[in-house]
Amino acid sequence: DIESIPAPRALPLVGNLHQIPKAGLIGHLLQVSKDFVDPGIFKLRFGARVGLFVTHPDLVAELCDETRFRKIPGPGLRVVRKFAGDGLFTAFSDEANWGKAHRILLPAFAQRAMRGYFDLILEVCDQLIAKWSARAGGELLVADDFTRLTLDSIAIAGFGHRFDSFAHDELDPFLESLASALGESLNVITRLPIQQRFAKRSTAQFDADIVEMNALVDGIIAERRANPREAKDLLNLMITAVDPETGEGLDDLNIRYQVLTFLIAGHETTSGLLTFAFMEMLKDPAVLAQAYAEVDRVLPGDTRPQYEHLAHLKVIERIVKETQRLWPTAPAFSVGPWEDTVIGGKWRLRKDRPVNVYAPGLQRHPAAWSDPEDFDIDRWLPEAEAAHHPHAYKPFGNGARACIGRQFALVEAKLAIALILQKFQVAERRGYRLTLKETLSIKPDDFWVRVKLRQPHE
Ligand code: MNH
Repeated sequence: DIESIPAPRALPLVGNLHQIPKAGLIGHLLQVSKDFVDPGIFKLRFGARVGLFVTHPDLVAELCDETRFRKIPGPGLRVVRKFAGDGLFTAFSDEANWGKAHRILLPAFAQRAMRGYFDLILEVCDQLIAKWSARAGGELLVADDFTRLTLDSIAIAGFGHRFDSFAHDELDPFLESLASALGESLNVITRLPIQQRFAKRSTAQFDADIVEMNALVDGIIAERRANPREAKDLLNLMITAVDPETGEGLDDLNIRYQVLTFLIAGHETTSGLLTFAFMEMLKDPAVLAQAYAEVDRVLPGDTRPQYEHLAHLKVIERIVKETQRLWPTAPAFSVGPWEDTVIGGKWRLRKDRPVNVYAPGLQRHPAAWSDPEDFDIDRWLPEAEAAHHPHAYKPFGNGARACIGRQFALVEAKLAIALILQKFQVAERRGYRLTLKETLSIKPDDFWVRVKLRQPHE
């Protein structure tokens, strides 16, 4: 049972908290999960609270059986609920609004819908290209421009809202509030109750950040209600569509939660993915060369990308998949059993108690991956992929609660990578040493890239 689940040595009162660097839980877990590859389950004591983490693919296979387990938001997401409420991401699986919103919004994420978003995303990519062209010869903090790209894309495609982030040197103030609120949600996990009581300033800041974010969201919704449009975008669906099962629409508070949820979930993780992808490509000249060769074959010269081209970007697709294996930017999700149960034949889990699937540990687990630390895009050649352990790769979560925006993210990531490689010669600034920036999601901190315009004959 839970007592027998292994754990790093803990102290009285603080448990393992003293071992966890500030804003460094996800990176710390990468270390701890190596110490416990066998059995691939461990616990950490956050003061009095115990967190359970699973990385062994066979155990994860059990946790992904939806007849036995379902998503239960853990302590971090419960703090995020203060601003995202029962929006799709943070809802408990049995909340009525989850099913309603899921059924109403699913058509907006079908493959067919992606064609409709393509031109909007391409237009935002053009703005990134224009900015980089103007800075060619220089160095760029790529994570910030990928954030501009992904935030502007989801806002324009989902809600017809233009952030115009590339027109500004500073990131939108919304992002500052968001980063601060997400950071606080993560900090709450690693604070003792007594510290939490004294964290008055953080708590006040948290409340102010929420007010700021709500103001933006309410503005977007009010603007659409004042100027109705024909668009079949997320916002129109939320305002007008009714759930086929209950015949009900979404209420105003829930629409606010959903818009905020999509603004958050729709950009953070994809911008992290793009940053990690460039980090890995620039470390590996052979992979980079394959990617350039593919772009020059599929999109020679100044060929304008079209939706149909994406299916031919096989190397870039493998780069994206392998990047998500080593660096899943939404690094954990939590599930809980419907009833008391046992996994692995001996680990007893209590009804409704959340257990974390820690994706970086799972996706580097030696029981499923050979040379797990190596960035090797050939793992994703079709024959190799077909032979993978069926539950060793979960960058988009699992089952009914898996990422609804995965196609959107993949379209955007592939398009952005292809366009950048079509236009620029990219190089690392100098030997970059990765440090993770953690805000519930992860990205490489302070990663700079040198860009030069490619010559037409290159
Ligand atoms: Mn996304 C759920 C990862 C891009 C909107 N997303 C999830 C989950 C993971 C995830 C993991 C499941 C979390 C859990 O079980 O607790 N998402 C990603 C990654 C990327 C991503 C790694 C990019 C790369 N996500 C996007 C985009 C959008 C989006 C883009 C919107 C356009 N994601 C969501 C929503 C959910 C979700 C909404 C919640 C779905 C649900 O529970 O119904």
